[in-house]
Amino acid sequence: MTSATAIAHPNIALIKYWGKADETLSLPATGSLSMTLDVFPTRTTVTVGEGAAVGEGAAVGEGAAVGEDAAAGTGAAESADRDTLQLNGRPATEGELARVTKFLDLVREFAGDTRPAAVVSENTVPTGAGLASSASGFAALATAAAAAYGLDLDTRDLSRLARRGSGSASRSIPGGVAIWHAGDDAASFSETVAAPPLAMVIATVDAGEKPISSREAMRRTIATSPFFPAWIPSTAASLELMVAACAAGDFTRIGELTESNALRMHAVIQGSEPPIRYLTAASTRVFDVVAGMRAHGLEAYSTADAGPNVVVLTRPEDAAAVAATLSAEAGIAEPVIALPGPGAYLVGA
Ligand code: 2P0
Repeated sequence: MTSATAIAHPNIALIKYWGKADETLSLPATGSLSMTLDVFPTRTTVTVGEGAAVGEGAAVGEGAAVGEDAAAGTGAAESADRDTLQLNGRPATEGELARVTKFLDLVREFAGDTRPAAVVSENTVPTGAGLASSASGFAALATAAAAAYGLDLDTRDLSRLARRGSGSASRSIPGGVAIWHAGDDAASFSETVAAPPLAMVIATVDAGEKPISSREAMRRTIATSPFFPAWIPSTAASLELMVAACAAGDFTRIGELTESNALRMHAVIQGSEPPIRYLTAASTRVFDVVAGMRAHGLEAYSTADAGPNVVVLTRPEDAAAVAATLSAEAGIAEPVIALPGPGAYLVGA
């Protein structure tokens, strides 16, 4: 029995990933760039050779009458092939387990190991609220699973592996500001890029589950939004400008490109049929308040993912003032200030 525990943090994209070029390999239609946060970590433990089978099989065996041994044995053998997943202290749903098993199958294929695993994961980000819980989740799972199954992967290959679980998870493997390259399987990895000091203030306007998953919404956008073909070259161009602005330490340009790319993404999504609208009146209010801050000399820029919450990009020295203004003028109860966080790492390794 081998066990490994990893911690990973969510990331928020300044240039968004929206749309896949290849669903099976989870290759993005365009590159993207994000900041990994130092808040809301996910902690995941993978124990190989300890799937559902171990517990359930034993129970079946103990309870079975002598005459039922054969049947009980069959049941145990079937369940012996199963992984188990505990998510935030509760057993995962079949759908959640299926997604993790599919990912672990890939790890097992690379490792040449067929044993099931027990996965225990604790998320501190509000799940499904558009704050990238799948990014920290699959980054932590990839890191822990690779170690537990004995794969020795560098950051580049770990980010390629995490990508297969959830595209944005690739960007939570390296720390700080990370670019995720578009390309084929070998070339589509994430790495840290140089950037000036940044901070983000998270304005949670609704912590509930989002109405439609990013994965589904991306499919619908590609299939039906007439704006999607324009999104690809526009994002590729913004990404190049963003990398240059980061290298130059040009905070104003970084902010302008961030807000513009977020609004373009939401425009493309809203162009789907039937339409998908993630931003609510409360989200729009935050965008307005942030524009007001800029008008008064407090430099901040808004972005939002596949949900109603808004994340405000600012300089670290301005973050407290931005948070206070969000509370006072947009009614945000508890804005969370985040700085660039670490890449995914093993605990106690
Ligand atoms: C991003 N999002 O760049 C964009 C912006 C949401 C909006 O990456 O299907 O959960 O697992 O690859 O990674 C969300 O997409 O999608 C996402 P899958 P994922 O952060």
